Amino acid sequence: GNGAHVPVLIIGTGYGGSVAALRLAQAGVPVHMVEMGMAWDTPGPDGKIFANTRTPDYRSYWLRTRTKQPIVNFLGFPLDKDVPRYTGILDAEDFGEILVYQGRGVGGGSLVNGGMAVTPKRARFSSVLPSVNAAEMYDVYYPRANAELGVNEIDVSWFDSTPAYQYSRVGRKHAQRSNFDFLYVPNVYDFDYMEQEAAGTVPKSALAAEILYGNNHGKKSLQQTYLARAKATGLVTISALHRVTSVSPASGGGYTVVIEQLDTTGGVTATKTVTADRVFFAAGSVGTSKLLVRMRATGKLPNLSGEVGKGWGDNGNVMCGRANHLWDPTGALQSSIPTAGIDNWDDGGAFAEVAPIPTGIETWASFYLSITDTPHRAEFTWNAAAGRVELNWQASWKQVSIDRAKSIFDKINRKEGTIYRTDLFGIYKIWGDHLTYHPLGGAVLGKATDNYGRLHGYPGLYAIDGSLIPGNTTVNPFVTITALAERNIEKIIATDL
Ligand code: FAE
Repeated sequence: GNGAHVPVLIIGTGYGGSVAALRLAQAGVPVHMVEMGMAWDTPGPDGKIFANTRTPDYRSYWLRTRTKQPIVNFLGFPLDKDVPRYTGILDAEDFGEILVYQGRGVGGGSLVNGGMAVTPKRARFSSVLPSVNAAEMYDVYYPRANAELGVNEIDVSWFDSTPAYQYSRVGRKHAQRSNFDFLYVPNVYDFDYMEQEAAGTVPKSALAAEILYGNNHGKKSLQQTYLARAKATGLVTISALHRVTSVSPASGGGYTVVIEQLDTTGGVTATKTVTADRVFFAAGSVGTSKLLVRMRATGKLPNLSGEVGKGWGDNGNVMCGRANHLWDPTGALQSSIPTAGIDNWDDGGAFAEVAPIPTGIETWASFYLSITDTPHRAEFTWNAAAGRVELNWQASWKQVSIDRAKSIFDKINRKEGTIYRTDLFGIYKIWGDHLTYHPLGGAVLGKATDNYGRLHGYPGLYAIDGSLIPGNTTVNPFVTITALAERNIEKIIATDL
């Protein structure tokens, strides 16, 4: 409540925040978590907590009056539609030259993401986090993160036989015929549950096109893993629909945190002030960067490092579709959970997920999300006149990522005698190069912070989320965000508390 004093306040309930909450509580420290999104624990009028990808509704978008779907067009038909303004689950945050998709709610990105749980190849780790001891990460923290997140792998014999992964088998055939490495990608979606969905013995989620606006069954989001265990300690409380707007040193020590309570239209219904001995910034790469940059510029935390706001990257995300021949249908039933990838990182700087388009009809399309090795990094800055934080990302920077993705798909198209789809991202637009799902950086480890996430200039302030990672993880990021948080919080508990 207003005026309270707490030992630890955590801003955000995504991967970094959830790891910090569990480990601090296990060490006996009471923790208060503040989350701007909803709790996502109550069914709507249709009896479901989460909306279906095929039928977005008021639950689907964060304070938008029109959907902003990643695929904007299909066979010439625009897909977006009007929805009531609501504190929905997926934020398509517009920075002018890039749209940054993020999860909103208790569980952060784990509520909306594809669940792909990928540990980078060890040989590539030094490019991901140059200042971190790789042996410790691969011996201790990656295994710990994978175990706690409930990562599992698909049974390949089921993959080979189920209609739901025909699209992925077509992806495998085309990758292998062009001599690319094809990998099965682990996931936090329970593949045993998915097999039961296929058998018709449980309610369907992955096989009923649920993913982008939440999964009602099957997926182990943070609500089922780290956060459930954190709450079970009895030492963790979570305030949903509460947004942190300010952090500054308190006169008697510790930090004053200003928090706005929101209603479901985004209106502010109350403003509260809390004092905390320690504050963990776990608002995600964008959320943490925006807060820190504004606090530094407006004199609340003037001694933050000049590195705060820098080193932001998009993990080189770019999407594309290929048009298949009539003899290569990808199937009307497509599991919404991707479980395969094409690895051409060493030769072409691209790792491509074979992704579904779960429309429920045959599309004759193969669809891919590529993660690419891009040199471009942007910076968040405070625009005092406009009263907002801006990001100087340039749309043209995506060309590098397109070229790297082409190292895979031009070759496959040549081999198969196929072409790119030109309908998915607009009329005659091949590349989905206007967005990222993987914002990383802005409070980079060893630059804006020390080597464990302690923010320079302010003892007791920490960054512990994707903002620590300098822009690229070579694969999907949440396992690395989780493992790094495990590493950092262990050190912080041992030495700072
Ligand atoms: P994050 O999970 O974003 O959590 C931050 C939390 O802080 C959010 O709940 C915010 O609402 C909250 N917040 C922000 N600002 C404030 C504030 N001022 N006050 C209070 N609360 C605040 O951060 N990654 C993978 O590894 N595999 C995938 O398959 C995958 N698929 C994805 C698909 C989609 C559509 C999206 C959007 C992302 C995907 N990602 C995937 C990325 C992954 O979800 C993301 O890297 C992590 O969620 C980032 O974790 P953080 O802890 O940094």
